[in-house]
Amino acid sequence: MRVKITSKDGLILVDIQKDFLPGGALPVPEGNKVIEPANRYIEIFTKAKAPIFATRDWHPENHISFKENGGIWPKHCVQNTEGARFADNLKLPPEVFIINKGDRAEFDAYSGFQGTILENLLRERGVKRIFVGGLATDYCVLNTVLGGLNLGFQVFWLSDASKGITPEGEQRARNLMLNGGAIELTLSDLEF
Ligand code: VGL
Ligand code: ZN
Repeated sequence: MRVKITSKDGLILVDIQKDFLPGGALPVPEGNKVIEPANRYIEIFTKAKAPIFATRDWHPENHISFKENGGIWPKHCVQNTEGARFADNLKLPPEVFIINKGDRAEFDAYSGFQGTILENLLRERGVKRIFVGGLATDYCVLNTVLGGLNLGFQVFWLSDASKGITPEGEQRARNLMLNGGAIELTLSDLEF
């Protein structure tokens, strides 16, 4: 497939944060492998003057998704902690839009659209196609892709810039995204 990025496209990098990398509180196996491809996408979208969004899991200390509060996850991505920071070598440009999610104690949000202004920002800029990758494929990437499809965006899933928590989860997510109408894309599909 040949796709040319224009200023009406949007790049959405999901939760490329330290806690989701090896050594973090909720590590995605090989999560660090998404960073290099993500940096390439950032370069390409920057050259095309296309907007770039970076979501981050941004939980309060007492968040419901944490085991200690009855949830299923170890404590992760607590607001303003080291683990919530973006990966050190992720080259986010100064113009990046940072989207906080899951920032209220009583609600979790796997989708970057849930409880955020992401949709508004995309619509304001006339974005029709979104390109989504990051961590983790089986949770927040999946839900952001499905959320985008639901809102009527054409959605490309960046499989070379995404990693899942488990192989089964990854496979299931892939099927759900593609059956839902998302298109799988890698750097080699982009035309310059
Ligand atoms: C995520 C589990 C819990 C994710 C966030 O970013 O995929 N997964 N919180
Ligand atoms: Zn979370």
